Amino acid sequence: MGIKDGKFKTVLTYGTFDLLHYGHLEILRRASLLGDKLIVGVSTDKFNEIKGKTCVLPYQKRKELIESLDYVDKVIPEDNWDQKVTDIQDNDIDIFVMGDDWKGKFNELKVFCEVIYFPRTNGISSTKLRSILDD
Ligand code: C2G
Repeated sequence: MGIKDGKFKTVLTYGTFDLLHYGHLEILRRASLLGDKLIVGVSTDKFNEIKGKTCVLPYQKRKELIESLDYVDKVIPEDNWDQKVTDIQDNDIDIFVMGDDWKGKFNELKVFCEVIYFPRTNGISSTKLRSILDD
């Protein structure tokens, strides 16, 4: 990822990324193509409890998998709903990306950076994969 239109751009996204699958890869790949550096906030186990999400993989494993991706330059822990503005400021974020199941939910961040919602990848979800594992 080289310097684009004269400015080094940093992209930020968040997620649980349980049972990493191609829907996750697709949004991370597309997010990485928007800039020169991609930072991913991975939800901690404690935050997933707050989100009401059960996970198969613990945070450390989910973090390792995301860190192993070429598209990803840095992983930070996501442990609350309110850290996004600080993360954007501390990491000098230019673009915030989420899947469109979150469309509109983070528009207040437009004050700080560009906000882009990508279409979700159909046919795959951690919930679906978990149900197969439970069979
Ligand atoms: N995603 C996708 N296609 C899928 C599944 C997920 O594009 N088939 C996207 C989601 O829209 C999200 C990202 O992948 O942008 C991570 O999805 P989850 O792990 O389900 O994350 P979520 O629980 O939505 O957490 O503060 C934001 C939250 O942490 C987002």
